[in-house]
Amino acid sequence: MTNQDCDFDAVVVGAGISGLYAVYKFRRRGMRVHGFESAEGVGGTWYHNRYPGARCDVESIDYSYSFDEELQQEWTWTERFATQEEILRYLDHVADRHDLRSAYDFLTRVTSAVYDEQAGRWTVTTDTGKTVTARFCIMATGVLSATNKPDIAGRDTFAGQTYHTGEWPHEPVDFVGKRVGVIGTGSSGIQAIPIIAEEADQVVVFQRSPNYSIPAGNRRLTDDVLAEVKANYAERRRLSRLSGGGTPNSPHPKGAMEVDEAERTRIYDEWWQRGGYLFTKAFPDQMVSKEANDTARVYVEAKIREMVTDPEVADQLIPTDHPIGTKRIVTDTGYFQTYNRDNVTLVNLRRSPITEITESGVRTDEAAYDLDILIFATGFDAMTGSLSRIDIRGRAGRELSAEWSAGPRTYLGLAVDGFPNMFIISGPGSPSVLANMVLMAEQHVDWIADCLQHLDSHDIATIEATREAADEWVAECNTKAAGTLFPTANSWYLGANVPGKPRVFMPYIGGFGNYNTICADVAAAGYKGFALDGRAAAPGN
Ligand code: N01
Repeated sequence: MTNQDCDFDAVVVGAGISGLYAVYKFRRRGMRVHGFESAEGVGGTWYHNRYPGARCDVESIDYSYSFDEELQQEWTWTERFATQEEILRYLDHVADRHDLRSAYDFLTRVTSAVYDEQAGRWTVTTDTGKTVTARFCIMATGVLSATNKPDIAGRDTFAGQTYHTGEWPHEPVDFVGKRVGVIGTGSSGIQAIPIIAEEADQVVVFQRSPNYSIPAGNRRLTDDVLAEVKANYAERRRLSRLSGGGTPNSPHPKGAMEVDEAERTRIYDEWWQRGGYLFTKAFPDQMVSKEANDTARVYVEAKIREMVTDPEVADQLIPTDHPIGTKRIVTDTGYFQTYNRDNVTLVNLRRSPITEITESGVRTDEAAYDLDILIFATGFDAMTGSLSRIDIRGRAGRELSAEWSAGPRTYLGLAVDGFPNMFIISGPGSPSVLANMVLMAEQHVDWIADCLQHLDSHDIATIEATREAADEWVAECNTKAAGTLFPTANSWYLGANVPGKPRVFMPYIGGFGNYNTICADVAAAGYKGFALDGRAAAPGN
């Protein structure tokens, strides 16, 4: 291989939704792009999270690319909330349609990315021994990719089958006649448990924290619905880009405390019917005012009690430790009703914690549970985990992990001071997981592509966030979060699920639409807050 073969305009790390689009977009700019992906295929999150019941909680018609109008018109989503299998089929189709696989080395994990100041290039090294250099390094590494497997005593001694929902095997897992234990009741556990319970002999759910979950209200999409969506896609996307969360849904014009109880209940009924996590968006003050949030909480608690036959079990399934919605609210199908089945047992770890995992199962301080299969639905080292597992070094050998030891620091979630020509897609400091991740990825990649165009047309070699801009953006993110109820929950948004991780509210919570405006203004002001070729951009550049 010649040097020319190993030197690119850009390296894209990851072949999920954002990486695929980055490859497409940069190639359209005439750039030489190389991609690395640790999995065997494209899809990122949707490649790995194949556990039973895995679905997206954003409607399929919104959780899809908007950049290719023909694709948007041709593709037919079958259900309101698509299964993992359907989303992966879609991403495979997009990759084939635009020949995106040819940019990638698959089964190749990036181990380090090091910036060479003299050469003005990134050297990207992988676990297969392949190394490339590139002017730009694009981290499309995903925010919910690095799995979190808690260090429970005896964890690796279990003699049965062990799985993590985020690293599910490709072959179907047979639960028939099996005693299955599930640790964790976040989105993954709550989606998987009802499906497993239909097949398994017994299911034991080890719940440390109960979670709020709203029925999805999933349904087949009829031809009429699809025709109407497709006829109005442009407007749907426009509204999504202006919205708080990247979908065309906006809350009631008045706050929950500004309407009377009958009106409030009517609105909650309506949003309950819409289904899933959208319920948190019924009223504009719901995630800001505890009083308003309490009205939503009381509404949902009553629903849970209606669904669960045994009031004692219902009590244990109702969260008491966080305002509703401050942890990602789960979108489920038949979750609470699953506890009415004879073959499902709820173990409340707050009352009787796990003491160890043994060869035969799980032991709490009250009982031992013999199992054939143990599933860790224990989530992810979210937002920073996939970056901290790569040795990333910027100017003067500065290590990203050291720079972020007190929590992630970015400018706009896109760039880090000291790391020239590196961009992160949907990372900490951007709306990221609080928005529709497909439109989020498109917005970031489009912004980066415009930025690269600006650099080329002004003969600028490097772009780098300034320290002041990053400091101000981190402060802005903290201020925005502090104005909401979100920081009051021990959520993965704050890194609270990983022992020792600094507690910083990682996504930008000021809304997707506002964020889009901020990014556009930064670009229009000549990339305000960035140093171009080492010089801070002057407004109007
Ligand atoms: O992970 P989680 P997830 N002992 O971190 C428990 C997206 N997603 O994979 O809350 C016992 O939410 C932990 O308990 P606690 C979505 O954004 C989306 O379910 O820390 N239990 C918790 O119950 C979601 O929010 C979709 O007390 C332990 C669970 O494990 C995000 O991914 C589907 C434990 C982890 O829940 C993550 O969801 C799936 C221990 N030592 C995922 N350690 C959809 O689109 C952890 N737990 C629908």
